[in-house]
Amino acid sequence: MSEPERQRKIIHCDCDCFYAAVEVRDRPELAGKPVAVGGTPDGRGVIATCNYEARRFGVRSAMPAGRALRLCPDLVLLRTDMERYREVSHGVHAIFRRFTDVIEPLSLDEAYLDVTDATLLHGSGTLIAEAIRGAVRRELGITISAGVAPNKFLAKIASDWKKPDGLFVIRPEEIADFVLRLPVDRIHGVGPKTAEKLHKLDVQTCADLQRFEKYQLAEHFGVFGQRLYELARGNDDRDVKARTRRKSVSVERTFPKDIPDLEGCRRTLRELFPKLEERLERASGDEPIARCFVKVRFDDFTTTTAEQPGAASELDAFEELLDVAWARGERPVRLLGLGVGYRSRKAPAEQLPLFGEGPED
Ligand code: DCP
Ligand code: MG
Repeated sequence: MSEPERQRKIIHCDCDCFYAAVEVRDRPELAGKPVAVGGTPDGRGVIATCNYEARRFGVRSAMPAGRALRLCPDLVLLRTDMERYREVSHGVHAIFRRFTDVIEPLSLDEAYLDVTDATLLHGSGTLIAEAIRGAVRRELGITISAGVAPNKFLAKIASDWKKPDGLFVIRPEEIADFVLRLPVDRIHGVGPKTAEKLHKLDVQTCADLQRFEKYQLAEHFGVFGQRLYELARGNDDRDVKARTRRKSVSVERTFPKDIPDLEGCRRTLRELFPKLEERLERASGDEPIARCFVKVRFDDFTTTTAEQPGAASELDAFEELLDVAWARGERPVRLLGLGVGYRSRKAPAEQLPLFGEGPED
């Protein structure tokens, strides 16, 4: 049996003034003051974001810092600290994953979640959104706004509707009414130019937009016109595209000339190690490392991987693994790799020599 128009439940979550919220959380003396992140105290550079106190003065993201300081002379201007924002972001995304695997991250502070098949909290989109908001506040000390709706387009608009620290739910039976009063400027993809064009056609709200036939909108706006036709009615069938989670992080190098001995391999390993550390830094770091491995391909193209479950990702551990891998061939080496895995494997090659070691790729 086909599934006609299955009703979906989509949540869009977006932290409030994210970078600024993290800064104010960590410096309680700033609470209640206008705070912006980005630029320099001498007024150069641009603002990345600012808290809602600063927004009252007209300060905005992407504004030159000098202009922001003229609008709001008492503005506290802070340097960005990406490492800290990334750490909080990992925490936020880890909270999302408690409720569903169907998550499409959009940025450090924002994601779509499809909770249609979620079982926690009776699968209620509203209760799940409230639970996420509560957990983010309690555990991470910042606020996150959420929108719940049957599709991505409406969920994103809904999360913005009651910002900051807001929740807004659009139920299926409310869509038709909701879009009537929705200003076209709020439609994602309608920038200042398209908005101006729409206003010239005397279109302010989606109700106005609904007066046009699809072919008319296509004439004015091309392909986007057809999408406008659907959005004006609250239709959007785009899926939440879950990214598969990273299972491992590694670096490897194939050499133009084979490395003849173990000592040479050790030197190369020590060169590659900082690169692995760099990648680990960038990878989602909220999952514990379950294993470390070193991969060696000899000049006869046999490949072997030595791994150690539960090891810390330290240079010593990799050097020991290299010794193990090298001893399996004791021949010149054409490729060397090292990495970590986030989930332990049930049958690591180390423990089941039965499987043998052949060329792999
Ligand atoms: N950001 C940036 N430059 C921009 C816009 C945003 O560096 N032009 C950064 C800072 C923000 C973060 O990205 O904190 C998230 O962007 P959002 O658009 O979600 O903005 P905020 O979270 O700051 O505010 P809001 O409460 O409107 O979501
Ligand atoms: Mg945000």
